[in-house]
Amino acid sequence: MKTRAAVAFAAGKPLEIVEVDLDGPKAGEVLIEIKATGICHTDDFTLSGADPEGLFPSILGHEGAGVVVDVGAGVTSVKKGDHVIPLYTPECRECPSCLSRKTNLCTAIRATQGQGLMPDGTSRFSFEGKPIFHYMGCSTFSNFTVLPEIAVAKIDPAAAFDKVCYVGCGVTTGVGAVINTAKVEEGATAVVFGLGGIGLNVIQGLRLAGADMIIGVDVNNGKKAWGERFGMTHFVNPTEIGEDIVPYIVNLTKRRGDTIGGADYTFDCTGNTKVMRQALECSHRGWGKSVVIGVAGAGQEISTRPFQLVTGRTWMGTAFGGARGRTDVPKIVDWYLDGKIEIDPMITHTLRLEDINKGFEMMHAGESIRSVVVY
Ligand code: NAD
Ligand code: AHE
Ligand code: ZN
Repeated sequence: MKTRAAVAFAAGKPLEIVEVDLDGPKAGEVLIEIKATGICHTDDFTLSGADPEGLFPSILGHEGAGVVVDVGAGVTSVKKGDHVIPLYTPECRECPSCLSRKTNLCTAIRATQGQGLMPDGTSRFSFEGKPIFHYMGCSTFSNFTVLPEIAVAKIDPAAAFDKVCYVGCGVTTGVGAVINTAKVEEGATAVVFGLGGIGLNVIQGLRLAGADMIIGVDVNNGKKAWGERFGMTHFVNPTEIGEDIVPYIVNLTKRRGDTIGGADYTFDCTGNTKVMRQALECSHRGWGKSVVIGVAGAGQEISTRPFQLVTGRTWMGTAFGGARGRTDVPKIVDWYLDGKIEIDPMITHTLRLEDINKGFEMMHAGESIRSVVVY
């Protein structure tokens, strides 16, 4: 079939809207009509050329929602008409990682996914007779796309596509980082670095977990009101405090009787390796946990004095908020439908596919929280 898609033909170039060819689903695969897709900073990261796994030409996008329109042989868990969210972290429930119960990082199709291909080693997309790579197994910047059955979460059809597409990455990553990865407890102190589409979801996750002190850090003062909207109790702009951010936060988080200071939990949602270090070092001696969420470019490394870890801080990371997609994504959609978490106010812009590049421009300018493309 033919489908409209925004194609990344080369790194650093705007996406081009063209009609591409799409082969139907093979055994164990599902054809999905994408109804809406968010634009995540990671799409921008890959388009920039900084992603070691970035491939061109490809169809980016990994934060979608849509409807199953066809299924390949042997598919049993979804059927035509089901409302679904594509999963860049699948859940096969059979691989050693899924069976370990220690991680959400299913390994069933990770190798081919990283090569921009379906599990059989081929692409379903082509343009003018040449293959186009899939992206993160999802390629939601195409109106129609094909995914393996294990990478599709069936959701309540009452949920609006142009809102719950955000559960496909940002919401689940932020809320899941708090609940699944850090396992934040009631009354905790926490610091969130970077109040964008991910950081604000960390903040609402902290509110849900019952954290007492939720400090937001951003270089953009426009993010203060955004953080407060979702439960942030203190805002710090590191460029305006006149001292290093680490002692500043350590001092701010000193509780009665505590002479040391430091937050129970810190989260990097910037992708900046210097910020990752600051986040670790302002977590509390003896028990502080610092979670890396931000994605850093090829060749970048993190460092700290080993003493920071010797003295009891834990440096950890999370992908997709530790969520097991087919199990957890439908639950998060239900939380949204039940009013337990918010999504609508974070979707600041709704665009047509033709205007998708504007979404990237607004992200660069810090004007949007989430832009969503509606097909
Ligand atoms: P975004 O662009 O919406 O937000 C980033 C925020 O960080 C902005 O508000 C910006 O002003 C702020 N910022 C930049 N430099 C800063 C600094 N030095 N100190 C403090 N704040 C600073 O991006 P997003 O969509 O929220 O994504 C954030 C990061 O998370 C990206 O690196 C993205 O690739 C990554 N990500 C990771 C996962 C995962 O599973 N681990 C999932 C989604 C996104
Ligand atoms: N491909 C990059 C890293 C990109 C990355 O870390 N991706 C996250 C999701 S970001 C979503 O917005 C992830 O899930 N990683 C785990 C995985 O298996 O891809 C690189 O550095 O090579
Ligand atoms: Zn993402």
